[in-house]
Amino acid sequence: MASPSQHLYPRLLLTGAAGGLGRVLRPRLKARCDVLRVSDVADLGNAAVGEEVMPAPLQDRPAVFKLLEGVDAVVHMGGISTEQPFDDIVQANIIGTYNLYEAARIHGTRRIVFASSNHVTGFYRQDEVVDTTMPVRPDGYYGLSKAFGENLARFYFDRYGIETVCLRIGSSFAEPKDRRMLATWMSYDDLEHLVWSSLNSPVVGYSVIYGMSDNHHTWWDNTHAKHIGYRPQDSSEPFRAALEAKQPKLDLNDPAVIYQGGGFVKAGPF
Ligand code: 15L
Repeated sequence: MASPSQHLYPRLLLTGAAGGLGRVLRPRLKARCDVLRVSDVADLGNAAVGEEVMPAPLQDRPAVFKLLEGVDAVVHMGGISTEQPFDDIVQANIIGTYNLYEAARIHGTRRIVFASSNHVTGFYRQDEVVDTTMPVRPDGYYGLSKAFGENLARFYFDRYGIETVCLRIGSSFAEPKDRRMLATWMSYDDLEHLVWSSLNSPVVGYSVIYGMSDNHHTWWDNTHAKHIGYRPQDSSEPFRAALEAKQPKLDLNDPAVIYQGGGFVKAGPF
């Protein structure tokens, strides 16, 4: 007889597993469950030991229903992650996220970690500090779709008790790439810690948290998300001198400099 799992979530689903952050999280989450089910529309390669590879377009409802079968929790990184035409965003991020929550409801999945984005509040100014209780100010169709996802998660918690932590991820890359990212950067180790804290925290209900490292200057305040237990360990500060030298002058009339969303606030029209 198989011995009982030592893991909190024996089978985890990671959507968007072939994407930038999905590729980072794939081996790290594998180490924290018995079976990691990975999904994407892009090539996922071969299944590693303890993995199940299940490609699925998020807008394909029957495929998404199958995807959540037997899954204990979901890390939903899938969907479009940049500003794109509305018709594309609507399929993956709006219909796709609806399909995911409906599948979670039908299969009784108890917790979802939802990759939202800082672009839900991208039209706040860079001289403002935003906390997670303030009204959203999306900076484009992508930000709007993430705001929809957050509202959907709220609804599925209120109506059906499915817990979600919405991660308003800043800029998660190996290193910050420009001056804006001195405020928005989150290291990959901190990303892993944030995702794992969101899965691990005993009671999350419906929660929202900004995903950033322990940067010296920041536009976001996670006071209302202390229960998640996320304590970032890294900081953008060691990269400051090089990035400031690369971009010595800022155009204070440029919307990308005025608003927190940076270049996203002026992407399009398509
Ligand atoms: C996001 O939400 C994007 O997915 C990512 O590609 C970055 O551009 C990031 O925001 C950012 O704001 O830097």
